[in-house]
Amino acid sequence: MHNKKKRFNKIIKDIKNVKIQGATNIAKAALQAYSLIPTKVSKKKLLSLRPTEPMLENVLDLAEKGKSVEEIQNHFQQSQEKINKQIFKLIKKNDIIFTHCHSTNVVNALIYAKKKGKKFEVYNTETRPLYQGRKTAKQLKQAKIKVTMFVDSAVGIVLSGEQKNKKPNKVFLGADALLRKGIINKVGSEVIAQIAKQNKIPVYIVADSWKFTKRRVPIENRKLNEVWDKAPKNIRIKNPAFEFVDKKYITKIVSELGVLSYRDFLKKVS
Ligand code: RUB
Repeated sequence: MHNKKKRFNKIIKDIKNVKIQGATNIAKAALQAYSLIPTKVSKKKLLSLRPTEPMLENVLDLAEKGKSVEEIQNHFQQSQEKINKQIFKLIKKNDIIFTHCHSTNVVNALIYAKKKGKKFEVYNTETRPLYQGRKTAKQLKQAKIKVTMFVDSAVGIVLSGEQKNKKPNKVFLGADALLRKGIINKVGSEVIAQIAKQNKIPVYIVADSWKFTKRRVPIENRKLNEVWDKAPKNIRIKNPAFEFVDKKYITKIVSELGVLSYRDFLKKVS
């Protein structure tokens, strides 16, 4: 029991400190923690860690109702495989794909496409304040995908092609929550989607359908010292970690259910 508690607490700490990040990784880790100590108290504790993650809640609900860890893990794997195949078909030769933050669903699909011989490159943003964009860049580079990184505030320049760089022709964003009116993803996502739309670049949300919820999802505000450690007193700092992206900016949702318009996706999940 002592050992289980220790492992449970370690997962809690890693989720809390964003060492474990991204909706999929969080849900998987929380499932592992819950299977160590499957009680109402531990479920409540796990849910309190990341308020903007409905997949975490959906997975723990299923586990509580008796779905096995193996069945849930199979879902993740099969979803990712289906997403990979859709993304492979979507990517055209010499595409420049723009992405933000770090999404397991997006990164895995890009790596699959590369392995299957697709020729494309990726532009990404560093994603202040925790620089998850570096994780994306490292993983893509390791898979031998050409990747170019920009600071977040360069997004206007990048998506309008006002640089020596060519203009991206697709935006792939992950999602934390899929809602009736749009999605929630890393802060900065709606600005990206708006600028992409202005520049006629299609925006694809790449996400497991288990991220869907009919409930209201709050936006997590993270620690202020992530933005400015030991900031001078009397400077107010805010650190919203996520942002709502209205469905009007979304071209298609790519999930295990197919490549669907927002309307058709909603018909399938609700
Ligand atoms: C991660 C983030 C990701 C989604 C989707 O934010 O916004 O795009 O979670 O991820 P953070 P995935 O790093 O703050 O958790 O595709 O991995 O489920």
